[in-house]
Order: sequence, then C-alpha cells, then structure tokens
Amino acid sequence: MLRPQDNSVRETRKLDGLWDFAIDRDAAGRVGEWWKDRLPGAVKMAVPASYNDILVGAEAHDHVGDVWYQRLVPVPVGWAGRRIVLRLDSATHRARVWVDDTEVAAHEGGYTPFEADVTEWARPGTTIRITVVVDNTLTWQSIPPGIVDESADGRRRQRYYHDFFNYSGLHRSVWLYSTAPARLEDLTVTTDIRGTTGVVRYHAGVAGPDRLETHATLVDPDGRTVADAVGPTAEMTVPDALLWGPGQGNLYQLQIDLRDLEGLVDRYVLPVGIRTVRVEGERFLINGNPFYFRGFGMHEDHEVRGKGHDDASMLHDFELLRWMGANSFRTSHYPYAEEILDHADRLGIVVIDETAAVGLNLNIGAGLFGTGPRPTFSDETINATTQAHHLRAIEELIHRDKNHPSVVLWSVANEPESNTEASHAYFTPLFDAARRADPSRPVGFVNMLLATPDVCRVTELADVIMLNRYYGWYVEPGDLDLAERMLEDELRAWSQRYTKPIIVTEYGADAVGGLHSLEPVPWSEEYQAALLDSYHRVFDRTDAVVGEHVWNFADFATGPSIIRVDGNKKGVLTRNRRPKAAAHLLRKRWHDEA
Ligand code: GCB
Repeated sequence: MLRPQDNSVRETRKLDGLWDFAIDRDAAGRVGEWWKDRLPGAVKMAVPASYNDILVGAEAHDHVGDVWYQRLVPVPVGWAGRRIVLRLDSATHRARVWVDDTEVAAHEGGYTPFEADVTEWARPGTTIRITVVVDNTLTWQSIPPGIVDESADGRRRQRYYHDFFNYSGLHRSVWLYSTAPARLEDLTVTTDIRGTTGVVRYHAGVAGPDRLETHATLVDPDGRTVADAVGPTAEMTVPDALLWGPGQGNLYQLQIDLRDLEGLVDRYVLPVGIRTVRVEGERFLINGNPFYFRGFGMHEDHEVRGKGHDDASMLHDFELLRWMGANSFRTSHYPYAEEILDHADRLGIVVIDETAAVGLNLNIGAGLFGTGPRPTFSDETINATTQAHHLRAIEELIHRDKNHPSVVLWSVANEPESNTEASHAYFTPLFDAARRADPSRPVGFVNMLLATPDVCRVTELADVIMLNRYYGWYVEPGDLDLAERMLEDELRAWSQRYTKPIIVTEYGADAVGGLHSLEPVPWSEEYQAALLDSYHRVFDRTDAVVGEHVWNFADFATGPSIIRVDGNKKGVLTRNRRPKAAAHLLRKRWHDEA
C-alpha cells in the first residue's frame, strides 16, 4: 500500500474538514443500518481530531462504543477510467466504511492506515455518501487491551492498563485518490554504504500486465539525477553520496515510473535517506558511528483536538525539540502520523518506532484497579487472538514506516509482562515477525521495572535493551541519593548480564508547572530537574548507556486516576508547550554535548 500522492499521474482529494457526526449511545446504528441514510441527529465534527474534547459533556468525553461519521463527496469527472481508492490514515481503534449502501472496508487497530478500491461504487461525475463507524472499545483482544465494565446504573465504562487518555475518532486524514488501473502497489527501499559510495536498492510491487516496464531515477538533494535503473528490483550506486544521519536530513528522491508502449502509466516519488543502522556489542551505530539518543518519549496530545494531527503543532513540537537539543524521540505508545515521520526524515531526527502494544501487564494494573492478581497471558486475558492482532500491528507498522530513514529501531511493545515463561512464548513469534518484515533494522521492546536483568525473559530476544525507570519517583520518592545508587546498580547488572546497548527510554518525575520549592520536593519543578540531573550523572558513568529519553516531552491527558492531577505532569513542557525548569536543564546539557 502506497501513500496517496499528487504527481503528474496520481491525483488526491483530501476529505478533511467538517463531517456529520453522531454518537451511537444505544448501539442502534449497526442494527438500524445508519449508513443507508443521513445520520440521525447529526452534529458537525472536525476531521482530523479526537471527538472527545470537542463536544462538551461526558457523553462524548467518556463514550464507549460506536460513533458515526458521514459526508457527501463528489467524484471528479476527470477520473473516468481510473482506479479510485478510499483511504483512512487512521480510525481509532477499529472501523467499518461504506460507500453509499456498500461496505467497502473494515480495519482493526487505531494507528495504521487502511484503504479500499472503490472504483466500482465511486462513479466519476456522481456524488457518493461515505459513512464510517468508529468503535473505541478496548478488550482483552485489542491492541492496546482494556476492559469494559458496567457501573451500577448500567453505564459502560472503559478501563485500560495504559496511562494516556483513550482519545478516539478519525485522528488523521481521509483521502479519495486515483491511479491508473495498472499501477505501483508497493515500494521497499534499503540502503547501504560502501566507502564513500551510497547503495540504494529498491523493489517495486506492480499490479498490471507483464508488458509494463519499471524505470527508476534517483535525484540528489540539489536536483541532479545521479543514478537510474530499469526493472522492478534493482540496485543503484551513488558515488560520494550525501548521507542521511542525525541532524543531517539529506534526502534523495527516488522516482519510479511505470510505462507501457504508449507512455507513462504510473509514477511514485519517494524520499530516500542513504544510511546504515547496526548494533555492535554495546554500541548503536548509524553510518558506522556510535549514536547517543537524546530526546523524549512523546504523545500525540493537544488541548481540544486530542490526538488529531495538525501540521502547525507538529512544526512547533519539532522546533521545541531543536531548541532543547534533542536528536531523537520514541513514538510512545503507538505509531504516530506519517507526516511526523516525514518531518523527522527532513530534519535528521532519529526515531524509535513503537506499536500500540501498551498495557500488556496485569501486574501493574491489578493494584490500580483492585482486580487482584490475574495472569497477563491466558485464554481469558491476553490470548492467541490478541497475539494475532499484535503480530498484525507489528507488520502494519513496519509496512507503513519501512522507508523512513529516521526510523532506526522497532519497539514491539511498551512495558509488557516480560518476566514469565508465558511472556517468552508470547513474544518469540512477534520478534520473528518483525525481523521477517524488516531484516534491516534492530528490534526491541521497552522493559519495565518488575523485570530486572535476573528475571527478564524477553530481553534475550531483543537487539537493544530499552528500560523505563522511575527511581526517585515511584520507587523511593523524594530520596534522590538512594535513587541514584539504585539506578546505577541496576544498569551495571544489565551490562554485566548482556552485551547489548542500553537506552533508558523513560525517566522523569511529575512537576506542576509553576510549582517551586527551595529544597527539591516531589511535584516541584526543582525536583523534576534535580531528578533528571542525577540520572544524567549515572548515564555518564555507565558505558553501555547509549541513550536518554526523558518521560515526557509535554504534559498529557490521562484517564481518571487518583495519581494524576489534570493528566500526567511528567512533561518538561506544559501541555500548552511552556518550558519548566527541566526543559532549560536539558537544553543546557544537550547543547553542550552536541
Ligand atoms: C510508564 C509508562 C508511561 C507512563 C509513565 C508514568 O512507565 O510507560 O506510559 O505515562 O510510566 O508517568 O507513569
């Protein structure tokens, strides 16, 4: 599946804007076949956006189940004889789509795109009715998992084992686009470096008759054609290649043309960064040079529009990363909008790309929910169906993001149970699937505190050790001296047990922006800064540590919880992107080191 693109042979219509919208409070829509007519009682809803905070009141904010989106779309007359595709960049967490009365697509998983060939129903010159039902219910079988319980008054409530609000809706763009009936279906690019020569290999998937010819040209960042090739699979070499690397967003443009005897049939242009990624002993190498990750775990999270993508906010967030001297981030805890990866490619920002598998750990959740100890992996909880969804989520993530040079490492899960035989059995096929889908990048998962090096059963499957640690916050809050010693002891234990690079993918403390104290007291800006500082001293003394990602870039919304005050406050920026003291501390450290 290739992303929609406008060029001389492909044409797109972005269907963003105001759609008709209805909350299906009584689950009546599927039975009543709401796609067959205008939605009953519809109001307007912005796409892309989460619907939860746009409408005022608990009905939208806390809704569990279906909501309906609908709009009328004229199909351009000029598309006669073309193949017409309807694509949704994301629907959180699952959706069904109709064109007029016909169901054309269904998708499970809230953060990856899906599409349908709608040529048969979208007749050029007519107006079609597109209806999408989006279901935000999380179950033991969804990624991420959750449970729905019923309160005494019969209300359904969604519970989940992750620490961010279950924003829902059409979070990214919706497209109608056209291609020729014969077309490029997929494109995979890998790169290598031999001395000063860059190597670009591509494989183009073509749907159409055999007589089609595939032609490739590679254009350098200055617009000069530097290589060409013929055939659906080929290798091109670029003497004195300008490499993509941290802080160096050098991008070539690979243009693939499909031709028949009469001329151009299809074209696709893909930005390509020539770079290598390798793990060697305790080092993480980009272009053969040791790389140290400085940055954040982040969230797609904003006031009013929740997880809805917005270019202006995206650019500002990248500006703030630059201002602080960050060179990388993790897409905690789900695949981010593709526009974000495009921009990371352009700027040379390095990305750890994570699936939406967060909260697969009932040992953490049991205490919070008072559900008592339950096994994480069992027929009744996270089971073979969940695993199949998880595997598919990994494949879809890799399929979507495989061509982004910024992505250097796949994270298959955040803080799953990883200290049991069952977790080893659950994750083994998932790591295999990731490596099958992409043999060119390392694979890891993010480990949580309960699975220390002596008991973790999943780290052996990973190329890199990623650790979330909260000494001085959840463990020994207030005692930074003790926290510093505990952290150092644990990091040493990891590097004694494994010869793998360690990235501390989360460390931090909540701080209420504007709350100050003379002595570092938890929740004050001073404590947050002092905690980060103490971790940095340990990182600087520990050879195997190749990265520090502070939790979090900015404050973000969470579900209701007595340990959260208006959301999670571990941001070094407030939710509206004002710096706390910690942001200035990081800015000093990371710019001095750069
Ligand atoms: C974690 C989770 C993250 C939470 C964070 C916290 O370990 O990975 O999703 O938000 O802790 O602040 O508790």
